[in-house]
Amino acid sequence: LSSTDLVERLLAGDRRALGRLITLVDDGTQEGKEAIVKLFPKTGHAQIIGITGSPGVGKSSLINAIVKCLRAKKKTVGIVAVDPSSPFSGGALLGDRIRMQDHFTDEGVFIRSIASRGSLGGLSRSVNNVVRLLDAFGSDVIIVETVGAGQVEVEIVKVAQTIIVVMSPGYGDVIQMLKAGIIEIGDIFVINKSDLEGAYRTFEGLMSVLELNQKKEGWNPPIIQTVAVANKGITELVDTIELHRDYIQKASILTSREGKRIENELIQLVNERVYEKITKGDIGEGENLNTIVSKVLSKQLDPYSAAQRILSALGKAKHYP
Ligand SMILES: Nc1nc2c(ncn2[C@@H]2O[C@H](COP(=O)(O)OP(=O)(O)OP(=O)(O)O)[C@@H](O)[C@H]2O)c(=O)[nH]1
Ligand SMILES: [Mg+2]
Repeated sequence: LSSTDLVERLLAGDRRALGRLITLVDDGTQEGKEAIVKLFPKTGHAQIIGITGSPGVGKSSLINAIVKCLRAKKKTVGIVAVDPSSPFSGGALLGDRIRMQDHFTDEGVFIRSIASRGSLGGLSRSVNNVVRLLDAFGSDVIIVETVGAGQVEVEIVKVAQTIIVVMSPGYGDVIQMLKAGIIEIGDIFVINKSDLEGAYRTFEGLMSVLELNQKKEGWNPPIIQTVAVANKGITELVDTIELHRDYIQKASILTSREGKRIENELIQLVNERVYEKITKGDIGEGENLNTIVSKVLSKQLDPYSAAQRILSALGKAKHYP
């Protein structure tokens, strides 16, 4: 099937076409890029939620419970579980299948796991585009799960409009998360496993850190206590997600965040495109990197003029997409 056929089918609600396109996009193929080009105008309707936190805090269990709540409201859901740590997400996938098993046969829910492939910058782009596919497919809500361990995960979860940071007693302390930059991206905090010993201490620790933190964009990030496996606190969490969504929409934070994200994406794409063009093959006007390097070596050109020549030659050449 061509990417055009797959796009048509995706728009008609074909889940297999969606699955196939996710693979094409995730593999960084030309067909995948073409599909994003075609589907981009159909995106922008979904509500995108990011869930992050240390391994094992109960992110997948929470998603399972949140999805139950959203399905009761007749919302369709797309879930992307990202595992940046391992190139083979077998373990995570299996775990997700068990944790989110309530929804694996539900036509209104689409679940997909993605593992790290090559560059980490590539991973966050991949997630961004997978979210676009789910959005164009018509998912009302898209949830991105990623383990919060550092900068990469922070970048990934920034695709979301509302970022939920999950903690639970005994799993990674607050100071550690503060250092990793996870705390400052949270719009909503969840203390999961509130049934366990030490939950209140975790709550207090988080409270004291949040009090020191600047209020973010006029929004005071609330802390919700949950027991995902017993469906406790989930309604409150879902209501709070709604509240945050309304808030960022009214305060036009949504558009400015989105703009910032697109800005980053464009800079990254242009960077890569230029890098690829100048390192592989002709630059244009009969020049390639070697010929220009030679001219600098022999003092025919200085480095600044050489860089300018490369940019002008690139500007005149046709490259698409
Ligand atoms: N006691 C208790 N256990 C929970 C709760 N939520 C999840 N668990 C258990 O915690 C374990 C990890 O849950 P997951 O939902 O897989 O956690 P996760 O954060 O998605 O884990 P990774 O994706 O591996 O990082 C499982 O054994 C769950 O049953 C809770 O509220 N209370
Ligand atoms: Mg998980």
